[in-house]
Amino acid sequence: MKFKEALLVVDVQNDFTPKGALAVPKGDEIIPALNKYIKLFSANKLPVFATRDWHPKETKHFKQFGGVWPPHCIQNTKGARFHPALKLPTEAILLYKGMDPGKDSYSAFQALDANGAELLMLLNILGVEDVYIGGLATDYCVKFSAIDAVKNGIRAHVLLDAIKGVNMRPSDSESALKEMLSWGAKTQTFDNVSKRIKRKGAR
Ligand code: VGL
Ligand code: ZN
Repeated sequence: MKFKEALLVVDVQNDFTPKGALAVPKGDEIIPALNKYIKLFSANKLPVFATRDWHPKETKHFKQFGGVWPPHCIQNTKGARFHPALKLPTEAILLYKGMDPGKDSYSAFQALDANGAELLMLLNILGVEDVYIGGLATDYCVKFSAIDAVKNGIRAHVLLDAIKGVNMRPSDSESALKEMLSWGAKTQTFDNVSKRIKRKGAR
């Protein structure tokens, strides 16, 4: 069986939501929309991937070791858990990224599943040609994931109603979106995605 479309839920973790160590402003407000997408994809038997930022205690990614970020999403801590409002199906494919203490690794294409398989390999095995990306943060993981998808020959659809940015500079999310579009990513909202998927039906 081939699944031409897949959903990619990026880093909806406690530390990226309000009160978290690296809170994305209003990061939790996209969760109801993400849950709707998750339901849509699951109901149509389409794969759902979910990444987690998953850092060791010491990594160059953190300010104290030369990076730019406060410590966040440290492996096996509460901050690294999925936000409790996110409703992932049991069959969701979980991916981890940011384990290498020497690198930043923002893209989901640098993430690995529990067996060490890369996202691109999993998408190729499943026959995925279109990936729908939502989650956190627009200006980092969402951006790099969408660009990497396109670079690897997979169409990227950025879910405008299910992303939020860190916005270190206020315009960062806007610039990130422009950059994704310039690479050839498309933007989508729920009604459109729902129509596309229902039109094609489950395969
Ligand atoms: C991310 C900042 C720091 C992300 C990860 O996944 O968007 N952003 N670490
Ligand atoms: Zn991180």
